[in-house]
Amino acid sequence: MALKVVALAGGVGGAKLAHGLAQVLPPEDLTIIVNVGDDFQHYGLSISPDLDTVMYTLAGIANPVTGWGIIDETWQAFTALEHYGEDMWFRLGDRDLGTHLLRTHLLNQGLRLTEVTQRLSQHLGIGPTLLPATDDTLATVVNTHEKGVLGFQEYFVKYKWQPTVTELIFEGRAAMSSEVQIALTEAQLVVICPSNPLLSIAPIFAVAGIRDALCDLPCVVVSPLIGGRALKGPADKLMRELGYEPSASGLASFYADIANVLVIDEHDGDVQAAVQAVAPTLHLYQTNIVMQTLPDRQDLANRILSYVSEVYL
Ligand code: FO1
Repeated sequence: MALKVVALAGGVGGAKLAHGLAQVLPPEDLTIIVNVGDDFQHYGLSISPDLDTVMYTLAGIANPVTGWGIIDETWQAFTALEHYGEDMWFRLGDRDLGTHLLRTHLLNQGLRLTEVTQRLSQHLGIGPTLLPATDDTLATVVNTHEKGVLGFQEYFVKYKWQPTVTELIFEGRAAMSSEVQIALTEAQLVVICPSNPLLSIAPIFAVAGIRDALCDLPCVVVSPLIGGRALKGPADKLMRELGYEPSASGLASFYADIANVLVIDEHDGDVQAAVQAVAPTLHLYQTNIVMQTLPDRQDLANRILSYVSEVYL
C-alpha cells in the first residue's frame, strides 16, 4: 500500500526502527525527522550525533556494538589529540571526522543543515529523506542536581547520564524548515520511533508547530521500554526524574493528544486498564519490540504498519 510515512527518531533505538521502515517502504514514501538537540561544537566542528546515528544506521555502516559512530573505525586523530594531553571524553573516529569536517565546511559555506544532510546521505546511498527537525539552533540543556547546568553531551557522555536531572531546557527559537513542513503536510502516518521521549522526541516537539501538526495526524508511538526498563540509555531514569512513570501509561500520558496507537512489548503484561485510564481512545498493540537483527527491524516495521492499517487508518 502506498502510504506516506514520517518517522520521528533520535538516538540508537529510534535509528533501528527507522532502518526497519526503510527496508519495507519505498524510499519516496519515508521521511525521517531527526532530533538535533544533541548537536554541539567540538574542536570547531559541527557535530550532529543523532543525524549521524540515523544516517550511518540506514547506510549499514553504524558500529553495531555502540550504535553510534562508524564500523571498523580507526582512532589516529583521537590518539594524536590525547598525546597533546587533551581529555578526549567524546570519542571522534577518523572516518567519523570526515563527516564532521565536511558538514562544518558546508555549513560555513552557508548551506542549511537540511541541505548538508541530503548531500551526505545521498553519497551514502540512503533512499529515504533524512531531515533535521530544524535548521535553526536548538540545544538540549540539562539541569542536574549534582552538577548544575550541563550541555547535552557533557551530561550524556562525560557524566554517563548519571546526574539526577531536575529540568530539561530546549534553548533556541527553532522553526520548521520548509522541508519538514511539507513532509508533515503530506504525511498519512507518523511513526514515533523507540527513542527516549524526553531526550530525543521532546526536543523535536520544541520546534514551533511540529507538536500541533502531529495532533492532527494518525500517529503510532513505539515504546523504548521493555517491562519499564530502557533497552539502552536513560529513558526510564529520565521519565522517572521528570515525573513520568516508566510504563505504558507513563508513555500514554507523555504522548497524550498525539498518540493514536501505542506499541508496547508483549512482556509488559496486561496494562490495558492502566492505559485506558490515562488515554481512553488509545489503541494498544502488544508485540515483540526487541530488535537485535536487521530482520527483526524489518519485521517490527511490517507488523506495526499492518496493525495500524487494519485497526486505525
Ligand atoms: N556516546 C558515548 O557514550 N561516548 C562517545 O564517546 C560518543 C561519541 C560520539 C561521536 C559521534 C557521534 O555521532 C555520537 C557519539 N556518541 C557517543 C553518542 C552521542 O552521545 C549521542 O548523542 C547519543 O547516542 C544520544 O543520542
